[in-house]
Amino acid sequence: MSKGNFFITTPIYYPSDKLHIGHTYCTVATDAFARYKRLCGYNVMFLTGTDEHGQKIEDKAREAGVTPKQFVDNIVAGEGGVLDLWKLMNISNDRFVRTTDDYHVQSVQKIFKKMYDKGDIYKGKYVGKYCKPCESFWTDSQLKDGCCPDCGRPVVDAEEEAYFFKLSKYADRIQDLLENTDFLEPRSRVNEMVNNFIKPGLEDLCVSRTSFSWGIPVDFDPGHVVYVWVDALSNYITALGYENDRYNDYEAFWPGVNIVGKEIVRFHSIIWPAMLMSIEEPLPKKCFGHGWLLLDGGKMSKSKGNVVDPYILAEKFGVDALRFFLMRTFPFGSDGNFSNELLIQTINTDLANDLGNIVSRTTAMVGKYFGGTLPEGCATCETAQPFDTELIGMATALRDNYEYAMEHFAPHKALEEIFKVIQRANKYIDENAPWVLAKDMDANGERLAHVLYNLLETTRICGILLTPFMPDSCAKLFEQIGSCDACRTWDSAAVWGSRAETAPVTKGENLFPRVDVQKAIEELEALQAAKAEEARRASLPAVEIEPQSEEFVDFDTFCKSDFRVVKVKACENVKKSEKLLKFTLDDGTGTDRQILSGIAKWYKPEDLIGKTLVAIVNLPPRKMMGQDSCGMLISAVHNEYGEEKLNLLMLDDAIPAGAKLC
Ligand code: ME8
Repeated sequence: MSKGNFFITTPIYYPSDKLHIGHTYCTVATDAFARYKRLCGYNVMFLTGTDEHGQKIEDKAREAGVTPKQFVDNIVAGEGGVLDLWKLMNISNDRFVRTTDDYHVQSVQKIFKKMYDKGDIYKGKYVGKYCKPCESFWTDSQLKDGCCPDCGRPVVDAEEEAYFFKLSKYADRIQDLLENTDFLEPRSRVNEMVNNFIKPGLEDLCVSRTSFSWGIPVDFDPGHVVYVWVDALSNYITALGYENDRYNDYEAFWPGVNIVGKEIVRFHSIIWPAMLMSIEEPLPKKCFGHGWLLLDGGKMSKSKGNVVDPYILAEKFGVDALRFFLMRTFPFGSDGNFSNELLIQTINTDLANDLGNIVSRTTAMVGKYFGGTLPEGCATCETAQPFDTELIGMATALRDNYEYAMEHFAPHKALEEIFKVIQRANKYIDENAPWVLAKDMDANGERLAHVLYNLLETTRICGILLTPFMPDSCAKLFEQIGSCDACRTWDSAAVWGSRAETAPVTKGENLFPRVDVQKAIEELEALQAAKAEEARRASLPAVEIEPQSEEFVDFDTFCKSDFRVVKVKACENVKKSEKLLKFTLDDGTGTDRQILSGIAKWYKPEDLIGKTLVAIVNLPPRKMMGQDSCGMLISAVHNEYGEEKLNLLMLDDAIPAGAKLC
């Protein structure tokens, strides 16, 4: 029987660029909470989506030469796009909202009108500062050193006719919500909101724009589009069917839990509740602001370009290992430094050494000593040892500790609890030395079977609680340890001895292979460099050619240039120069000609010997690196993906040295 309905959401991400590991972090965490709640017996609605309007998208689409809708369609539904990424990462969302969906557009217009009719939205003039990459308006007092307080980049002056939402009207109620309920977590974010935004006086919020058109039109005032935050925040209810006919889940599922990154806590804990107060709807149950994944100490962000590609990591290490790493390593409410080394270390320590070890050793021993099936009666033992009691006690108490952590949005703590038990179980193997017991099966067979049963039971309980984090690997683990459907449930995770004594055990594939650190880092760096190069190239023209000269040169001047066919007799690098090659050329006169040419970046000297080239021979000689250069070799130049390319003009070898070009 269902324990009730539970609604949880991620932010809806901007499809201004491909998503990165930071977005993956939030979506995997929300997925783990959703799966956990389903495991507990709730009827879960898990919503994610994309926030597709706004000036940034409009600008990017223009740059790409496509319409804004084509631009977002490609990033959301195109190959390697948002939908593909969530499929790859095994995200179990029940719904995906796009703010360009018709039903959302209609609902937002109705929400805007409701707020207007209530007298909470009025027309005024916006004068302030605007940060384009963040799509945020700021007042002078909010700027940090004159720049955007979120991303640190310069802001521009902005002034236009706009609608405003009377946020100030709700300041007291919001302060009360923040200070006197557990709506906002972690609690450390409460002071930040109250001191930085509410106490200095909440300013009314600009909620419409006229300077761009890629947005939801304000239907009663053409020319205005709904400013992106009112559009975006509404998704949490429009996707349930609020003010639309597309869905009918609002009554059943709202209010829910909003999981967001710390930089948008302000919008979710002040503006969003105020909007709901204005339209007189229930406030969200919770806003949890998680920390950032940092790269070299700075926030990863699409607009800064310092991002880690989740595709590469999932391809290399497996989806579950990546999901596990993200949840295990970084305390959910705090920032954490991402590194490939840390990822590999976590895989090796927790998954290969600890969890992998207990699964592979236990299943191997059940196979070796009992042919894959433990005997009846193995769950009980007359000679129980203190370490049996300790292990069983820890494993039985695990579900409660885990539940407490998960209910407090601390997945890292939940995993820590599981790994305490796994580490205890590994120690239990050593304490019992099953391989020693196995030497005398007549005397110790019963005890050995009991030890192995205890290990299988411990693994089963851990497997159940790990399922929200690593769904596929845990399903395989259950197959290996002989865990039936009924003993993979939430209830059975608290009942020691749920596993049938004689359930078959099969040593299968190694679920978590060890990673060779050095090799993996090298391969990763090469993959990341190749992807970065691919992205760099995609943003540059394949071929660029210098425009033709508009200035005429008179014929007589042109005729004065003496171009001749030359043959390369010798060619070598010029000492102490990275650029220059020194050529000894047959120019048909019987005397060798020496030319220095700055083309070492494109040619190796040995590859040019014997080639038939073209040189201009009546340029005045000049010294280069202390050596004479008498003339110049002719080449074709162009740019390829932003890089200069050069090709020497090479002629048919049948043409004799000295032949004149005219
Ligand atoms: O803000 N570390 O979208 P967005 C951890 N459309 N999490 C990160 C991260 C990082 N380095 N980078 C991004 C928007 N995130 C709005 C939201 S909601 C009504 C509208 C995650 O594409 C984190 O959850 O910029 C953050 O809040 C979210 O992605 C921002 O995604």
